[in-house]
Amino acid sequence: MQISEIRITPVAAPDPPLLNAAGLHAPYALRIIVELVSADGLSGWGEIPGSEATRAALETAAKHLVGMDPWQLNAIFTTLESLAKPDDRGAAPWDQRTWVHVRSAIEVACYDLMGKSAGRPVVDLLGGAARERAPFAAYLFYKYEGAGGEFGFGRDESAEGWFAARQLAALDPDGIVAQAQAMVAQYGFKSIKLKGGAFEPQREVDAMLALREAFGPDMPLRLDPNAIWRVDTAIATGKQLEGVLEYFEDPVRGQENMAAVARAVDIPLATNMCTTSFADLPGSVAHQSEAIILSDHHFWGGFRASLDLARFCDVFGRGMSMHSNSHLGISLAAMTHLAASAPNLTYDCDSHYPWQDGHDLLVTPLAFEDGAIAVPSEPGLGIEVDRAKLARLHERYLACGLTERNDEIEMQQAQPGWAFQSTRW
Ligand code: GKR
Ligand code: MG
Repeated sequence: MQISEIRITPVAAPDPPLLNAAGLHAPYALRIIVELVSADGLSGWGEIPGSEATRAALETAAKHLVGMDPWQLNAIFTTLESLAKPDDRGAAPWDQRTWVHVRSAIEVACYDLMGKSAGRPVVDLLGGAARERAPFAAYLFYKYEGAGGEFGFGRDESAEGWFAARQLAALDPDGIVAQAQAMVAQYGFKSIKLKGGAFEPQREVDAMLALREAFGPDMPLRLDPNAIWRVDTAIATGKQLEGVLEYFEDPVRGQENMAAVARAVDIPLATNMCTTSFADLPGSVAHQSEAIILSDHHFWGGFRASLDLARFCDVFGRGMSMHSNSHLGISLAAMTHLAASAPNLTYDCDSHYPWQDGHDLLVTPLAFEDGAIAVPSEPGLGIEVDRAKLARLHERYLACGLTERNDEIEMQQAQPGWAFQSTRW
């Protein structure tokens, strides 16, 4: 099998004004769609977070990968490693590395091609399904009123239920509970995560206590302030949430600070910020910085790397969950295959998809049932991309003027003078 062409398409999907420690989501979330076309006419798809730097790196990589065999991943990775430049994840909640994302986009698209040529779903190429359905968690955000950029493909945003509720502001515990109720009613999620770090800590603790009151003790709850708290703040806050949280995600910055909080608070800590690459694993072992590591095939370097991480978690007694950023259906399909193939990924996965639902580029978007997605059984990722929708999302990318994610600039439009602080409270 041979890769004969690589098509790289930046797209912009409508995204509501969601708040986080770094500021405010822009009206569009940027993604890059990668299509590997094989000489025998098959297409393999990948999706990663969008930025001009990542698009340029993909263009560079593409020149070297045309002509290679998608089954020869070791050769493909060696080629990518020879091109990669040193990268840094940065201080923001999301991972800003370039080359690890390039590797992921290419690897996922290769798996889609391999699955299509073998007539088997990707999950089978990853060792087979450890579970038939991948469960996801409700992912709540403090937000301003509004639904983000121009609406999607036929979803009636004035309708009742979640698609009306997701336009509402949620700035206090009541707003967060109402958002949770609408999201859980629509998708059937069985656990809930709140994106914190947006307001002073007590307001976020109060929201978690209100969620506990509204949903009862059988609904696992998570809070993620994206490392913006000091150690003393995280300990004081965590003490109020003992017995309430399933896990406490990145309350503070860095492995040593995480370890200090872990020693003082009786809640498992989780991370997608202090242990995010294989180079971080020795530090994780030395410091015991977290109990749970969030996998993410986009920034751990693809499916195989994520399964290597799963093995690490198994050996070193870490739980494994899954991280997300704003995304479309190609990523959701990849997340579902990965979640199904890692036996020790026992926590419900994160997904921003409810915020993008209705704007997707798939012919038939994957559907949540009782909070879970059935692992596609068709060959490859088991999805079909709608090329007209892809073209329209690309037009939006060209029209919207955004070339990278910068939540601080967006926030400054709502609150002039606002500045990101890596530790705020
Ligand atoms: O979408 O604003 C967001 C989140 O803050 C995201 O960027 C984070 O990477 O969801 C992520 C997390 O768990 O930290
Ligand atoms: Mg997180």
